[in-house]
Amino acid sequence: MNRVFSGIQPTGDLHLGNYLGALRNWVRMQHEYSCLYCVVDLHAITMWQEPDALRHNTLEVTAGLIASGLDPKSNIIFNQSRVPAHAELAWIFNCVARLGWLNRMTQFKDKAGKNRENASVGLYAYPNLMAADILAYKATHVPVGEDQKQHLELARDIAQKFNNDYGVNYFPLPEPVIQGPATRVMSLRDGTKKMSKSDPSEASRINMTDSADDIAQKIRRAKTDPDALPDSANDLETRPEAANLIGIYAALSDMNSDEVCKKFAGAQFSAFKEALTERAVSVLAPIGAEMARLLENQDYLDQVLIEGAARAGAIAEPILHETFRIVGLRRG
Ligand code: AQP
Repeated sequence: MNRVFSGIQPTGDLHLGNYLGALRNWVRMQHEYSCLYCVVDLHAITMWQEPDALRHNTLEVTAGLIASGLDPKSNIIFNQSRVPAHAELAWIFNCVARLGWLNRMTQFKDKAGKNRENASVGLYAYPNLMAADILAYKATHVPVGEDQKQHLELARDIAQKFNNDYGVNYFPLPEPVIQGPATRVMSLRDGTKKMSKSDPSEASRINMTDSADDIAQKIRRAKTDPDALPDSANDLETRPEAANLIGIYAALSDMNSDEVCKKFAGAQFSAFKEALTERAVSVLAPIGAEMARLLENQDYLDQVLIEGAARAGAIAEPILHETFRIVGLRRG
């Protein structure tokens, strides 16, 4: 059976990149596959999180998933730390993955920055936990943004090595599902950097909970260049900020960037930004309002996570049991 697993970190405000690169695609997959969507709080603490903020963000992300259109009955929505199988399998995978593999991970290099010696061991081993997230459910398909593709390849390597080391054909090799035109939404302040929750500049991203006024202001101030919109997307190669805004408009309108260029060819960015604001507000405002409504009932959100964790645990438990047996460990 095809099974989808994907995760999102409760590390701050959900933004347009999360929506276009992940959530929207998850909603589209929910009736095609059996899906698990996980708020990956164990991943979040690979960088220090203020505990109350982590608790709040976990509920806010849950509200974001439901407000985007994910049905908590037909999908399993849960938080990672409630299902111990993730951490248990991650330890086994720490012993399967090779240092050389992790050394190649570009996200670690980006996130650890210059002060690599001071990064947490958890940040380094993050891809092993991600492999455990997926394989604890023998998930076959993983919707990911471009940025997560390398980690998914590592999860496949781990599954393959585990199977080889123990002479079994136990874990499937999960397939990436990279969908849609906006697989990488870039910062509004720098078209070469991805839009990110942890960017200290609020102006760099459009949050899913931003008001219409905030969205308008951020788009108005978004960096562009002095030229008008070209009539072909081929002319955007050396214009990262222009390419980003056009790509966002395209994703919000189910068009491609070339079609957007044709529609607005010759227009100034000031006019284009007004059209983009209208699109962004029409998509995000109802979701933001629904998130605010859901967040007023935190007990309900917590209940969704508790029930989801029970359903997720029931799938993972026999898989972990058999994994331990294969390895020669005793469990339960
Ligand atoms: N800018 C983006 N464009 C397209 N997709 C994106 N995703 C994140 N940023 C963009 C996708 O959203 C999903 C959840 O990501 P995550 O929160 O688990 O981690 P991340 O990729 O590290 O996201 P952030 O916002 O950059 O978080 P921080 O700042 O905490 O690291 C993933 O499918 C991701 O591809």
